[in-house]
Amino acid sequence: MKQTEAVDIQEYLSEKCRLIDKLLDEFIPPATQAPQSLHQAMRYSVMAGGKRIRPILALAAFEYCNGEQTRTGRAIEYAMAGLEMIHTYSLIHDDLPCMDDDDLRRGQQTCHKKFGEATAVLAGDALHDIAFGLMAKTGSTEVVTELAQAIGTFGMIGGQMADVEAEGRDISKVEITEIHNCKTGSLIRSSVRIGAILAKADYKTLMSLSKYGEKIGLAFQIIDDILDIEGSQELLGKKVGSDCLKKKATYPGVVGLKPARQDADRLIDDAVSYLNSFGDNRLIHIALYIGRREK
Ligand code: GRG
Repeated sequence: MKQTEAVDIQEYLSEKCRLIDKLLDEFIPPATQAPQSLHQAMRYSVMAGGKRIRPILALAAFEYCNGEQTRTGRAIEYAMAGLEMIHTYSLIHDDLPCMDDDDLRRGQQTCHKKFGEATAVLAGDALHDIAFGLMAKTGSTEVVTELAQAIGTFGMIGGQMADVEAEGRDISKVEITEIHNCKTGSLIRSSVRIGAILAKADYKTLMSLSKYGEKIGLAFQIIDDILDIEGSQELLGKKVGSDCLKKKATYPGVVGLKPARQDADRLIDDAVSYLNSFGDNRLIHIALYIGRREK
């Protein structure tokens, strides 16, 4: 698809959400299978919806690089399902009393509220394990390593640790940027890279897409912070105003609301500048969607 062709991004996102739901249903054991309560909890959190932005980014990057499903078999589908499971595991653990202690997620009770803390911890762990099994099934060790690094101590987990340690403390713009890049940006950047790696993108394209992913990843978390101030609980499906209540370090808290919005807009523009405007333009539309999202 070329830049001049119109893309109904909402239609694209909805169609891909349906595909992702189907894949998740296929790869998570049925709720009737023992241990039932664990499988129920995993399905409860994963099938509650969500924007599915990480697997959609992987697919859009795969398509941008002209990856063909037939050549790679189901590799991109395994990766998409795995990415959403990793993301959901992080949400389940992030909501626990020892972390953010949240009661509401994706418009319903959080996993630990519904099933208890022990089951929620294990449901998150089990999603993580299935995800890595699926990544291995892509046949690409590069993809497995890519994800492990993105969510490890120098990525998502490291960012979460720094986030916990920054609570109630004054921090600089450099520090909050680093926390957001690791906690949220790292998995988003990695989702884009995984799509490109599976499509066997050349080095230059992989580098451009990595920059695209880095920029939208940071913008995504800045907007998440802004929505916690200005957003609607109904649209977001989670409580708003909780960052302030918990004295969490946030981007608008450090730089102010208006500069935060301006920085997010600039990051989206920067992200788009890394894309080849003669190629498939879905990644452009996804970046713009992230920039103006309300949920
Ligand atoms: C191992 C105890 C333990 C914790 C894991 C929780 C964690 C470490 C890291 C994750 C931090 C985190 C939850 C980052 C993501 C922040 C974020 C923007 C979440 C919301 O993502 P959306 O908007 O949600 O994509 P939906 O519901 O649409 O999928």
